[in-house]
Amino acid sequence: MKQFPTHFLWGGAIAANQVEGAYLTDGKGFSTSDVLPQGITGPVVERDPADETRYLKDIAIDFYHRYPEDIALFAEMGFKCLRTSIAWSRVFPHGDEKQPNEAGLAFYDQLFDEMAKYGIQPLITLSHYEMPWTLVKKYGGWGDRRLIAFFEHYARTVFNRYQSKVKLWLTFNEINMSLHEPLTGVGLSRNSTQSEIYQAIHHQLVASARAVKLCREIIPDAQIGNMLLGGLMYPLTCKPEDVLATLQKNQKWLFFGDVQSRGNYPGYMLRYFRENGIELTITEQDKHDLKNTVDFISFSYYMSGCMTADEAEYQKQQGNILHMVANPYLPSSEWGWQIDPLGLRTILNLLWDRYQKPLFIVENGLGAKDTPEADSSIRDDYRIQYLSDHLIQVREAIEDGVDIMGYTSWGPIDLVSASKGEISKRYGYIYVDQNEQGTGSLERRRKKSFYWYKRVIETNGSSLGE
Ligand code: BGP
Repeated sequence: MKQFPTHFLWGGAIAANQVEGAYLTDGKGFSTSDVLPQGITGPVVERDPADETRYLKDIAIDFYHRYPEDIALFAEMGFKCLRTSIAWSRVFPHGDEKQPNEAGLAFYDQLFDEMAKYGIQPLITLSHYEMPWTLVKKYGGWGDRRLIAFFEHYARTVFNRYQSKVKLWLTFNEINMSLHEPLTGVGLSRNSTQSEIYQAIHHQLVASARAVKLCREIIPDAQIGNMLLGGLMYPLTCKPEDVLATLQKNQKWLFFGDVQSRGNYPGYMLRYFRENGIELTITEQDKHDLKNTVDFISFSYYMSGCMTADEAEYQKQQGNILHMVANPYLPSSEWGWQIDPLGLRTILNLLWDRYQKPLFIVENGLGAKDTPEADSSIRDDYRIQYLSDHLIQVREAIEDGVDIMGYTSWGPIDLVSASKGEISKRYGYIYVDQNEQGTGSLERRRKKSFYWYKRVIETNGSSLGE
């Protein structure tokens, strides 16, 4: 019988800026997320602490104050692991201080203690789509080499502080997203040149490697991974030109994993830089630092897409942030994300073959509108179907011999979406009474999927496909 490993880490994934709210509480500073109230694709809104205007993200689902109730609900589902992030701007409100903000650190102590009560392992992302806004305004974001040291100082601070509580870490969320959204990814303006973006990415890759080194020194029994946006592409046709264009498109995101896992720049990227007039400043020390490679590879997977070498066809079909051409064989979510469970088995095999390091699926899920029934229950069969179909493919990949540490589905509790800053795109097993204006009661309710996931975990996956 096909089985999940005994110690498989079942759980869910959230991110500080999408759940916590409390956007300036206890000394927190403004982050890049705070100035993008309509999400990472929206306009920048310069903010002043004295300004009375409030956005949905400022409140979010108020996890900052309600986390004990939420952790208890996760525990009721049997979570073994919860992925969340530390908001860098709670610990260093401006990012360049010497001394951390004690109140910010204390919050995460309490959060991790609460998780420990139920035996839920924290999996912590150091930077999930946010950084102190001052680092962008004053230094120009990751384009400035000094950010490596600021990040290192932040990483050292939290590794020291939580060394006995957190044994699983991730460096930068979806590090390859910078190519599409440089402001959120590396704190650069959206009209930056490719050279500027790749230089900033280089600094971030060095910072990630230095964090890996620090983590090993400070918490020898921890494991630290990278985090990729799994942007799996298929050739639109079997024309050799399409196949090559697809390989190159996949290399655009795999490159990040190659550097973080193999410790140097792959030849195909050096060629790309050469042929596109991109000259990076890479020091000998940088090359040395990059040798600190990750222990495991984590990634998000929501959809797949297609690629074509035909420029006219490509221009016609690109409509989303990742510039994926639509696959005629796949259905789409209400947000136009193409649903492809088999693609999860494919990407797991691909990453395992390429890196031979354990993999962790740290995001996967269906964003959908939920309409409560007259009795206020939520029958989200569409979500159950999506998750079940994907988990069956995870089980298939395990059968293929892929080493998989765990699965944390995205947004186990409804949260604010990253791309558009909306709450109507819901991912949760737990419904939150919140609306786009941020005036909901914030009451939590179990959806039908809550009971479904509880059973999946209870049976260690053997209930799937029943
Ligand atoms: C990933 C991000 C998450 C998350 C998810 C879903 O890219 O790491 O933060 O939000 O996508 O995207 P969205 O919220 O836009 O539906």
